[in-house]
Amino acid sequence: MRIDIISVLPEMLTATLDASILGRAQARGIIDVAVHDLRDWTTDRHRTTDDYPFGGGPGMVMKPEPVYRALDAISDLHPDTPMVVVMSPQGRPLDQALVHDLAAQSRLILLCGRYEGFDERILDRADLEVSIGDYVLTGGELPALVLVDAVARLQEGALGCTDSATDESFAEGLLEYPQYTRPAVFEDKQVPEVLLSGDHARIAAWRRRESVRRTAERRPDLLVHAHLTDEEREFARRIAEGETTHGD
Ligand code: 9D3
Repeated sequence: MRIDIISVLPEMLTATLDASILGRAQARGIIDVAVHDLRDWTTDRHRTTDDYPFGGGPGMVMKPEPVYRALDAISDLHPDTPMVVVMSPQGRPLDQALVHDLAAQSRLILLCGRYEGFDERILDRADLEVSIGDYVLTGGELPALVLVDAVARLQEGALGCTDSATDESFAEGLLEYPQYTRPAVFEDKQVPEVLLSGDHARIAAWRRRESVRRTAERRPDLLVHAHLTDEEREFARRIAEGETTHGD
C-alpha cells in the first residue's frame, strides 16, 4: 500500500513515521509512506498556502491552487488512482470499520490542514473527509498519523503476531475482558480464581461475561451492534439499567 501525505509541517510527520511499527512496516516494504511539503507547489516568493476568508471572519483559509497542483503531481507518481482523504473536523468519524475500508485501498493521499479551514473547492477533490473525534486539535497532522497507524497494522505481515489484528475487541463489538499476569497475589489483590483453575471452558465463559459486563458499564452504545445471546443481552440490559446485583 502506498500513502502520500501533504502538509505544511512535514517534519511533524516524518519523525513519527520512521519510528515504531510504522518504521518496521515501511522497512519491510509492506507500506510505503511519503511526506510532501505543500509549499513545494507554491509559486510566490513567500510560498503562501493560506489567505483571508472572503466575506471576513477569523483565521485563514487554505488556498486551492497549491493543493490542486500537489494532488495532480502526487497522483502521477504512481500508476494506481489514489483515494483522496482530507483530514477535517467536519469529516466522517474514524472507526475500525472505516479503517478496514481504507486499509483495502492500494493508494491513499492524505491532506492535512493547519488553518481555520479549506477553501471549499479543495473539498471537491476529496473522496472522503475524516475526523478522528469530537475534540479540537491544531491541525490534521496528528489525525493523519492516527489513520496511518491504524491502517498500517492491518496490512499483511505488519504485525509481529499474525492473529492480533483479527482477535481484537472492536471486531467482536465488545470491550476486552480484564487481564492479569504474575504474581497471583499483589498488595492483597488476588487474581480471580477461575484464571488459575486451568479449566479453559470456565475461563472462556468468565472472560466473555466480563467483556459483556464492561461494555454494558462503560460503552453501552457498542451493544447495539454486538453479537450477544439472549441471556447475554438480558445480563447487559440489567447492568446498563444500573441494577446493583449483577451476579455470576
Ligand atoms: C476552533 C476552530 N474551529 C472552529 C471555527 C474550527 C477548526 C479548524 C481547524 C478546528 C480545528 C481545526 C484543526 N483540526 C483539524 O484539522 C482536524 C481534526 C480535529 O481538530 N479534531 C479531530 N479530527 C480532526 S481531523 C483534522
